[in-house]
Amino acid sequence: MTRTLIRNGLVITATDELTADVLVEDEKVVALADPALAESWSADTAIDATGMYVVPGGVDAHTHMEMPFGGTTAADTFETGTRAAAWGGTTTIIDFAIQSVGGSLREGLDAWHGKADGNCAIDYAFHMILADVNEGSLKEMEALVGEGVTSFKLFMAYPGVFYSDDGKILRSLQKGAETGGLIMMHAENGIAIDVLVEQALAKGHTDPRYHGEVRHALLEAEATHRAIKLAQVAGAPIYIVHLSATQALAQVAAARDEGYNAFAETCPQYLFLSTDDLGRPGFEGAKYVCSTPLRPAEHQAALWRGLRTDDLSVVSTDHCPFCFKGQKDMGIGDFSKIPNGLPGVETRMDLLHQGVVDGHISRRRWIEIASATPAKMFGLYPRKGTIAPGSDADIVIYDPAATQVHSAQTHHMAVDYSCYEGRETTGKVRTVLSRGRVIVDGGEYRGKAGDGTFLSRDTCQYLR
Ligand code: DUC
Ligand code: ZN
Ligand code: ZN
Repeated sequence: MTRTLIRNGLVITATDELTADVLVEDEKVVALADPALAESWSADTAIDATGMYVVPGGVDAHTHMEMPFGGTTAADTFETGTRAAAWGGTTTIIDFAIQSVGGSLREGLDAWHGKADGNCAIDYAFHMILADVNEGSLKEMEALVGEGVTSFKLFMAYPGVFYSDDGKILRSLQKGAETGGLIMMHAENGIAIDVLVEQALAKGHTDPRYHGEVRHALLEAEATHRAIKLAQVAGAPIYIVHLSATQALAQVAAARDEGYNAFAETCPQYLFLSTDDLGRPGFEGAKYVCSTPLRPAEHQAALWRGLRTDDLSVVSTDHCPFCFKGQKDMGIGDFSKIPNGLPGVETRMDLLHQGVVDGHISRRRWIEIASATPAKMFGLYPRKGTIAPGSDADIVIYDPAATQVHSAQTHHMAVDYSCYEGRETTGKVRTVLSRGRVIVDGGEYRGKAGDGTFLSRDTCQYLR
């Protein structure tokens, strides 16, 4: 047995802040105690965390490693992307396995297991994208829930690719209600968006900034409203992914006020970036093309408020990186051909900590939206998302006073640009433990591909 002792840090969870020593045996946290009481504890390794925060590793519930999309493939593999996550203090990801049109859920899930198995730096789980809702795939949902893939993403956007019509969505929601599977919705009216894309291009509006204009905030709000109503008809909960518009947030808030199980996440890019970035000169704006799109800066205050009031429960990244050279440039002269997606798995914990520094959220809320709630939402708590006896020892020792300047030169994601190039933030990961083993320490990576294992998840823990 290996015993590790983390001494004298400020332990922050979603519910508590206390100066404590944390005792880890092998992969698990076994005890926390006041440092004076813990003086007699012995360990093979003692880590001094004086002046540091000791927080549960981040749980990023929305990533797309090596996702084939938009005629290319997301640049981070499971190996590079999970390593970058670890550098940024995230110790669990939930990635999206994809059903092909004409294929089964099983084939899609097996393919994603094949990509991830033996390659991940940190623990991982899967949601399943339903790209072809039919009798067969609906029937398969139950088996997947049984093996720990307990959430399913549907798209109201991307006609001809991932799109599901309202009938398919309703049937999936009914199946979700029956099996305990949580339906996650990409809520944008893709049929209307495609009309606006065609009209924009016909007018010669080809620059990246038109990506934001055609993906109108009202088309996110309309789809969010429709998704919630369909969920109510089916008697199912619903989780809205990557919410970016104030008007969509209002739909979620209204449903929650009426007592419905409507949940939503936003992403750091919607809190820190805006249409000003999409409108950068030349083709630079392509770096900021993702869907839902970035919104005018005034939406940011509403999103921070939603995070404080819990109308937004989770912050995930939607990490889906495409290189500026060789991938984003597929859309020079036609914004609709720019692969949609941004890098972010490494920067989420730091950006949200900056939200603490800037006074938007408290330290405990930081941990709640970045670790505890995603773990509960997707059936991983308290194994993940907290520091408590019995939890996996996924622990980040975080220096709240260190500053850093974000740059593609220094980040670990396999992408040739940073959305936050030159931006200074306060707070920095010092040490990361994944199931009791130090994998990042003081600027050195000490883990290896294959350290991370697949997590079979329970169903949503807010619903029972
Ligand atoms: N949005 C993105 O920006 N990328 C991947 C898929 C999605 O829905
Ligand atoms: Zn999406
Ligand atoms: Zn996504």
